Amino acid sequence: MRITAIAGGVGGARFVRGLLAHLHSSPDADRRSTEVTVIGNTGDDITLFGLRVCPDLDTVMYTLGGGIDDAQGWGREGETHTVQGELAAYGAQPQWFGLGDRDFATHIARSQLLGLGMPLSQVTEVLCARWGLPEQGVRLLPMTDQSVETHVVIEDDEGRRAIHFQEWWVRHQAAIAAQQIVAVGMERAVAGPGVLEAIRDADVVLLPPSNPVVSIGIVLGVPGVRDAVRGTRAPVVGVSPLIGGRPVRGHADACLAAIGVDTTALAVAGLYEDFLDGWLVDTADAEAAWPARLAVRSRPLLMSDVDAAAAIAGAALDLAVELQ
Ligand code: GDP
Ligand code: FO1
Ligand code: CA
Repeated sequence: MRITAIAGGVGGARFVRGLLAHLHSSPDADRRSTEVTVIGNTGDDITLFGLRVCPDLDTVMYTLGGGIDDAQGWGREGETHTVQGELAAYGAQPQWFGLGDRDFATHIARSQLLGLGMPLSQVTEVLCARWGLPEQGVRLLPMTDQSVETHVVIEDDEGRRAIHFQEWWVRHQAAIAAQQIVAVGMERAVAGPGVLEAIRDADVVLLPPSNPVVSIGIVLGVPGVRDAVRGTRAPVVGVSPLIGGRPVRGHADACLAAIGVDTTALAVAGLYEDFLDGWLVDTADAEAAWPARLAVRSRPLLMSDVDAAAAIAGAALDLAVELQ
């Protein structure tokens, strides 16, 4: 079986880790030999200190590779911050984005390979080999090899301007209203190698509980991706990132407000209405005026640990198989 998932950072990574745990514990040989392709969001990427940082790709890679800081959800476990302290001593900016020493090594290795002319997709393959993703039957494909950066239009005392998504999210904690969310470079972007094929040729397409605007929404904006999801013969099943009408973590509500969409499981499903076949919502969000053509199931959706995430991923997969 071939499963393709479209993922952002923490929500996507924890869901895919649960999916792998579910598959590997399955008595069904077909499930155990499943290939999982993760199409990763690169709109969060940013160049800092001359280094290319890909937060969502790294969060997936570290989470599946066992190197994640599990409590925080992103960055490396056992991290130290010597380099950042030294950079601060030089007055190097920015200091609002926390980069640990172990994490720095990833960005240095990535930037070195990119500097040699290797596309991001190949660089990601090299980095993921170290973390054993191929041995787990997982490919992590950046949505595109071109630079696409999510920027946020805000207005404050300094006037109306666009800032990088990370500056809005991390530095300002999304506390300044976003007037617009723009994917800079998207019009020139081409889907990364294997991305459209992975969607078209999948047996199942899953949307983990990732941010619908700045994670999944950005990947769907890559030319050809949304059409591929619409056109695939595979059932498309999503998992709601909301519990009781609120994001579990982060500021998805501020992102949804920026595009004029309510923070409800129903409204998020509406963002996917042109292709979504099945929708898994939390028990707290089960009551809504669901469209008749959408297969909605409810269960607890908190990924409190790997077992809980595995049960959620198993429920999403079961729904997809039911819809095949
Ligand atoms: P990010 O790039 O690190 O922000 O991660 P994603 O875009 O992949 O996922 C962010 C979304 O995951 C947020 O909107 C959260 O509400 C959602 N999320 C995080 N943990 C959970 C969970 O345990 N259950 C569900 N249903 N959603 C979650
Ligand atoms: N998130 C934060 O809230 N503060 C940080 O300082 C921060 C640093 C960071 C470094 C590497 C990395 O891969 C991720 C990092 N994140 C940080 C998380 C991340 O940028 C955001 O949570 C997501 O991209 C938002 O979607
Ligand atoms: Ca992200």
